[in-house]
Amino acid sequence: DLSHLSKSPSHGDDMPYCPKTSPLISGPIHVTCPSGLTLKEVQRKNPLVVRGGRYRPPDCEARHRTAIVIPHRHREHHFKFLLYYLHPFLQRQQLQYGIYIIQQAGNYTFNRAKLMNAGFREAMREEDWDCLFFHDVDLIPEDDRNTYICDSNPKHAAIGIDKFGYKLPYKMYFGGVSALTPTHYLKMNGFPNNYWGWGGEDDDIGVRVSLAGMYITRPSLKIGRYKMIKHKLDKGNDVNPKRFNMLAKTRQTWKLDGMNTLEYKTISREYLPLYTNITVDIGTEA
Ligand code: UD2
Ligand code: MN
Repeated sequence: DLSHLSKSPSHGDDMPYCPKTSPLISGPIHVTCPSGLTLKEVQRKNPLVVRGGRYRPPDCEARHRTAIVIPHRHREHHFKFLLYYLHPFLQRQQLQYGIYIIQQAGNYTFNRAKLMNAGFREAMREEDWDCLFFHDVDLIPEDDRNTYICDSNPKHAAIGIDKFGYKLPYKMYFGGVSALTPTHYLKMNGFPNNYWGWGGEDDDIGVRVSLAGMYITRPSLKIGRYKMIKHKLDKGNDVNPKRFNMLAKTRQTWKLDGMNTLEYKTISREYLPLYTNITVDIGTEA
């Protein structure tokens, strides 16, 4: 293996590549949500994270560049715990990474999948990420062997969630946390833009994977474990009553709706110490 001889143009000196398996990985993580936690504290614990929530290993050249895309509105509490666990988790995996929070502006019904599309475009505009993790704000990974890198096919990472008894609830389930390369993402025309409110969009995305000629990969049940921070259905995210009708038509709609029809306005882009905060106006239902 001569990879240690190759030069990194960005680091500027002779940095060896990081080992294929990080020596810092330690397995199961005991997730508790410490009371009184502040973002300042998270910042203090992660001194190597730079502006915009970016990181690269200090002593080796990362083999992978991963962007984490988190759709968000009014869940600051969850988001603080996620950052508290996620930053050290990703650092132990020796990844180059960036964390993007995509905030839906206004009070109109929430649209998780469209926020992901906007997040994809915004993140790729900034850096040539080779993998994107689409991540619910309330899911905390419980094992750092669940590596945040992409596979040869779209990966569903949240196979075992405490709320489902750490079992896959059904075979086509694609909710919670998924990982796609930019090529995968564009091949399936991204995610649907027209699922407003709770539900259905994750199944639509799962179907798109196979309609685009790909399949879903997953980590083992032993390591793809997550804790979901308890919550109720949010205000502004009522169950979408149209979801079953829409799902029945994914085969007809996936090429007509997605990245190729995505429209939104970027309201602001802030490079904060622990994350990049992007607020978007994604409009309202047609
Ligand atoms: C399930 C899926 C989720 C999604 C959703 C249906 C799991 C573990 N997750 O989550 O991936 O398919 O069903 O839409 O099965 N959010 C906000 N503010 C809001 C509303 C939502 O930030 O007001 C974001 C946040 O990142 C949250 C995600 O959207 O984690 C999904 O919403 P949820 O957590 O309310 O839905 P849940 O847990 O049923
Ligand atoms: Mn949730």
